Amino acid sequence: MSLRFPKTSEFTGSLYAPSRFEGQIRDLEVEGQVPLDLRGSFVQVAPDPEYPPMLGDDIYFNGDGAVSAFRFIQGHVDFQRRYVDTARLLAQRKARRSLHGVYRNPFTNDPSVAGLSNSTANTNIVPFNGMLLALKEDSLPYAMDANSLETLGEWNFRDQITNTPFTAHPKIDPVSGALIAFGYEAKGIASRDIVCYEFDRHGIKTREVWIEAPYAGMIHDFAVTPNFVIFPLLPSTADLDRIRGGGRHFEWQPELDFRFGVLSRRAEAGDVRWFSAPNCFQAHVLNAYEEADGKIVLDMPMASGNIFYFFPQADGRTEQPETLKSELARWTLDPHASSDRAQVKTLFPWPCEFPRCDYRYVGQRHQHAFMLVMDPRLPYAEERIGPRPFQFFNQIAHLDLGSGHVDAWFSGDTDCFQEPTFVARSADSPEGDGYLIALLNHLAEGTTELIVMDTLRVQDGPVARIKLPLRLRMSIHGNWVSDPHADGLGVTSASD
Ligand code: V55
Ligand code: FE
Repeated sequence: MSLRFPKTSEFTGSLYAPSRFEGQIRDLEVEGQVPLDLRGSFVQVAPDPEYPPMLGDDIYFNGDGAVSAFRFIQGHVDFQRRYVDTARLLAQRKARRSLHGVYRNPFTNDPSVAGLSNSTANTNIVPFNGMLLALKEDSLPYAMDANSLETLGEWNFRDQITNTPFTAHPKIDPVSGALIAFGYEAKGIASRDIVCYEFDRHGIKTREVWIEAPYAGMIHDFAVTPNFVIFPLLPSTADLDRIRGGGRHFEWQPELDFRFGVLSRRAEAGDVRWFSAPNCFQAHVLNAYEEADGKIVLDMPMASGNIFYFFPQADGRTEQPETLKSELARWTLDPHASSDRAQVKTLFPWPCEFPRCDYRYVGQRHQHAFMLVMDPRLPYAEERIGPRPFQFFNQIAHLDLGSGHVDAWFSGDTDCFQEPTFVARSADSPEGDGYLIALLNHLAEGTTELIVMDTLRVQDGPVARIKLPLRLRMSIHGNWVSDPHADGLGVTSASD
């Protein structure tokens, strides 16, 4: 019996050929010096299908979540990788084949998995309340043991929430340790309902508010400030008839405005106001904060058209990524103004993604941004590694929004960075002072390393290269989990 992955760009090449392994490696090879004050774990998750797609082809976003953990102990780094044991993964292991069809379309799944969670748990992994939450935005979280990466099961916060979708981008309040989250399409596929939750650091639900979006678009990330939550609504919409007919979950709408829902965190009921912006693509939030005059400032990478080519518009068309104008944008939303128009200006004029702020400043005015950049002026060895794959970024950068200075590092013409994660040098180090951790794929060699950079001198390149004897498939998001016995480094899990 043959078992073969498709020969499409989603499943081939040095970035996207599935990795498909679980295991551990003690003491990875290290070139340079791992800073001794880095104590804790870097955890991150990749979509990585265990079985070839049931329908013959699939998109990258539909792969099974595989979690990698890098544990930093006194300058040594141990590695572990384990799949999230989702209901769908366990079912397909038993059947020895994929049982799920189109991305976020349960109508196309094999009848044997009807009623099971559709989660691939492949988008983000977040420490909370002593556990790791593996997240996919169409489903409840999966809880994992932070030490063993054993899957503990679907997590509904001890029956405090119903079986709703739950964002892959919850926010942790840096002062209280509270977790703020939401779900969209929250009353069923293609519904316009949004639910917003707040949990204290012990996981006790303190708030649940329901609102409606103007259209059933994707809300991938959001922003939280002391008084508001802000939902960026992407003009990529779901339609129940299309989905029932076996079609794709999302379709790009070039005529729809981009919207920002601003919801009060104080009002009793769903006090929401929807601001409008020109049609554009935005997925990830760097950070947001409130000005003294009450205006909300929200920074996020923006593109002039649809980046998600695998969710094309109705006629099947999609734009060539090279033709889109991309930048880091700063939006201003004024809750006191009579106009619902969002104002925008450019913070950084090149394609960039995977923005990260210093997590101690979530919801507060920030000055430092870390992100990946695609600088089209730098060399790219197409003759060696083929056309540029999806999510190819050739620089890792530190942007100082105070001075406007960009400090970036280019690794080479066949190398691609994965999302950076910031770690503070110490609990009271100044904003942005610490380390950047990121995976770096060498596409020509088919190898991956974890790099550690000093945020004060990113242009000098890594202070340590932690070498894997394996290639890791392109991943999505990760976070730093501080060692509770260390001196307060990093995002402390809320149970500490
Ligand atoms: C994103 C990723 C997803 C998804 C929806 O990066 C949006 C955005 C890995 O899965 O399902
Ligand atoms: Fe994301």
